[in-house]
Amino acid sequence: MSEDTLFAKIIHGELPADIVFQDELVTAFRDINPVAPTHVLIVPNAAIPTVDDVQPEHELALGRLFSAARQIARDEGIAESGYRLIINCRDHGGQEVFHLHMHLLGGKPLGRMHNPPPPTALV
Ligand code: DGP
Repeated sequence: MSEDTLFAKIIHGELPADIVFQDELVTAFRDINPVAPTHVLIVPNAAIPTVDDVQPEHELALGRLFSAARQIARDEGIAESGYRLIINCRDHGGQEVFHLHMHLLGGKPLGRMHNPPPPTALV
């Protein structure tokens, strides 16, 4: 399933993307629709659809997501000012692309929560 996602195609060089980091475990590229001056997606090269599909054998790659985020934040010059890491899961988490990915956001004050939903009316 996930071998056909947009992100699998980017990882395998079949779709263009602004790749900022790639190694044997993860690939990172700029989000096509950035919501902050730095908005990079960091994805495991393995096809894991969601956080809820994570297995013990994925732990090395998932740890590498954080190491890559730290390095990219330094490369982008936002390590000192700070940044936010987000992983959305399935429908209520707001996940649109079903290849697990971590958003790295920074370069401006982000507030307490990224893109909170509008308040719902109490009935
Ligand atoms: P999420 O809602 O967590 O599944 O975030 C998906 C993100 O992926 C969203 O911010 C837009 C981004 N995105 C979707 N399609 C593409 C694409 O083809 N290229 C790039 N670079 N980003 C994409």
